[in-house]
Amino acid sequence: MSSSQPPLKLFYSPGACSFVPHVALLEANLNTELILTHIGHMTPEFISINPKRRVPVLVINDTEIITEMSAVLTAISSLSPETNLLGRTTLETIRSYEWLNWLSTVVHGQALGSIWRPERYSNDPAIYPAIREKGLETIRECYKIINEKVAERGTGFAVGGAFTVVDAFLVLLHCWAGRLEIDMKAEYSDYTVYAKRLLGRESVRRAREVHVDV
Ligand SMILES: N[C@@H](CCC(=O)N[C@@H](CS)C(=O)NCC(=O)O)C(=O)O
Repeated sequence: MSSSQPPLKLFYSPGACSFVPHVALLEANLNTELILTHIGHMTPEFISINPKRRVPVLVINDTEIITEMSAVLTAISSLSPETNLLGRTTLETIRSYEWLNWLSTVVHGQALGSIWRPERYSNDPAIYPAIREKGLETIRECYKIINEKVAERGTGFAVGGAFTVVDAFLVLLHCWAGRLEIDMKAEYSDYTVYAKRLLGRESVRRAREVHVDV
């Protein structure tokens, strides 16, 4: 643990994407207070901290409130530059952001949002099944791309030859497939081998103990 680190709080929810910064904090060995927040039962205190009503939220020094996955992960990475959580070179950092933007917006927001939160896309419940169906089609396309990229890289990591926060996000997305009844092993075997290996990593194991539904 860094003795000079500022006080940190991570608002998290079991099974949620806050798993990703939690893994990053563990990788960086940053001492963090974890604050449980229940999706669907967010407290007025939490909503005042993040009116967008989403986890993750990272609070630094009790003053800086950081929301949005890429920003939260950048903050964690900058608190532990020696851990290289966004890559070792400028190009690797660029690749990390290329991944993070796509994972946050298309894969998480659009594809999974359509499946699990169709009400975000229409006020008409009659078309929710169609929105979900399209989301499932999109997530399969995304898993195919991830599978190909992971196979092409062949290092066991998404960026360069070492662990980055992108790996934490990709492990989460592989775990979430269990809720979609997609046979990941049969359909996306390279992604599955990659994810299973990362599941044995200490930070991932420890974060899963807290984010129990991941
Ligand atoms: N754009 C946000 C999205 C975060 C997000 O969707 N978080 C989910 C958990 S995985 C959430 O808090 N959902 C609350 C809800 O849907 O009510 C980010 O990238 O951080």
